[in-house]
Amino acid sequence: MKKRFYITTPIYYPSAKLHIGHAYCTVLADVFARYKRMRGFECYFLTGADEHGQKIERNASLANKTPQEFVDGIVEGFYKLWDLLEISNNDFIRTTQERHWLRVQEIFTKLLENDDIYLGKYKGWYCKDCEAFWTDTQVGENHICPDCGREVQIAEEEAYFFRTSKYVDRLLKFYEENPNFITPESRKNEMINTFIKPGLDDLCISRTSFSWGVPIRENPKHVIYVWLDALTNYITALGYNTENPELFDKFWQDEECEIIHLLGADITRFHAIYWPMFLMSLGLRIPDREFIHGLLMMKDCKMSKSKGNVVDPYPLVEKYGLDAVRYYLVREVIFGQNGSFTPEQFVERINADLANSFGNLLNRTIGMMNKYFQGQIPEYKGNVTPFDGELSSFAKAVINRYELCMDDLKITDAFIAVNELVQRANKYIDETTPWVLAKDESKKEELASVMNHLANTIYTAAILYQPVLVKAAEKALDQLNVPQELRNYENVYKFGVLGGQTVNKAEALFPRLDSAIEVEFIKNLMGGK
Ligand code: ME8
Repeated sequence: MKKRFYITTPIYYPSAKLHIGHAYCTVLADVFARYKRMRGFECYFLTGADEHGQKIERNASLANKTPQEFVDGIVEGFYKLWDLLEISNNDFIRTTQERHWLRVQEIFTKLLENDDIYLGKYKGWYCKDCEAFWTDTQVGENHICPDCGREVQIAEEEAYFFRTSKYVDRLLKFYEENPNFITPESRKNEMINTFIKPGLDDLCISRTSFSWGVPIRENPKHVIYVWLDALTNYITALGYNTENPELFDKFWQDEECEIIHLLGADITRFHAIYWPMFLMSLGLRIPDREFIHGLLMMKDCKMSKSKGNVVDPYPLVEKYGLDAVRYYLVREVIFGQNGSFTPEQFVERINADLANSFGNLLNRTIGMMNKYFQGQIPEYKGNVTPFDGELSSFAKAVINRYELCMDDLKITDAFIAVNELVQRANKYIDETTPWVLAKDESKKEELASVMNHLANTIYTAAILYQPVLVKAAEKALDQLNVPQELRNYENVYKFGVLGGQTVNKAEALFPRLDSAIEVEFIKNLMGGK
């Protein structure tokens, strides 16, 4: 196991407001960072905004703003959303910051000096009126400009290209020697079979047809085209090539740090093919792992800013709380697979796992503790009832499963394991029937053991839930009156640490949602879709 971790999300385009798909990726990274920190590791977590490019320049002009004013306004919304979701990032990089673009210019010069860049011609569909290049998909079969609706023509412009051919063999060798680099593996095979084997074109890395970007010092009519500018954020944010590269040395150069990029399937190609090539050219280490998560879909099509079919996470968090939204995202979409957002599933997931399962277990337990023991958690006495041993062993096995899954970023599976522990505890109540034990004075010890086992199981679950349920896990620990020194993760391994504390007032962690009303509410948020 490495000593420290560096985890990143993609830097999102501030071309429009973020939607729940972006929140999904950022919450996953946050859960991982919080988990590692909870285990005592140092974890540096980076997110940010990718602010240059033609689309942003155009959106700004449509909004009658300068590109900088435009992105400043939208990025303000990014900050607010991450605050609302209590994202624990250590830094937020913006590609318009001087600390980034100065380094990007230097990186371009290095690649040029290595003879990895040459000046060539970019050919594409061009709209004379909008002075913009468009891709095949954007112009469609009729070759129409997606902005003004006029016909486009094939045109050429001078551009710099990166020589991908020089690095293909090294990249394939790297894949072979580092079989865990890309997860899921199917994505790596896709890279090889769909992009590399048929022959990789050199990558266009500059443009002259718009100006909102980092100018190339050697030839200032060119701006650096998106991907070289964007991908390098992962090192510029750490102070690469500056006088103070302390973070860079610690979180990139030092082999004791595991570097993890989290990203959506839509941008795998850039991260899995071009990014390692740029790093090879710069003579820098390649990240350890790239985790490609699936996309959240809406009625079988991708949720995206340009389609306008998005779910705004803001009102969802305001109405249902940040834990409910964080939990839904982490639990509902199996990591690596696509998932679909539906209001019905959102409500059902929160009711089933949080209100009826975890919340209810805590509530019932505190109720019984008050009724049978004046609110005091009885001391742990080992296995007293025939069911105690099974529950405590189950808890230990869950901790083990949870850690294995979390360490391997199988975040959904980790929380499925915790849910199983909660369900197991609910079953334990049915098995031990405390209300029957309570009627028989000679069963007092058994009843005490049941209460202790329940409190300790909830305690275990609450500790494990902490990275995702940032508020509710704490509240559960408060209700059980867990002393601060026992909130440290290391205590979770020893079943039975709670005992003797007097519980606090029971309060519902997650009120049960009325399905019909809430589904209607969310449908309205989604514009009736
Ligand atoms: O691609 N479901 O930015 P972007 C799940 N600036 N995740 C989604 C999603 C969805 N429907 N839609 C977006 C860019 N995402 C570049 C990245 S990185 C050096 C440059 C998430 O604003 C997912 O992680 O289009 C995806 O990869 C990312 O947002 C793309 O965000």
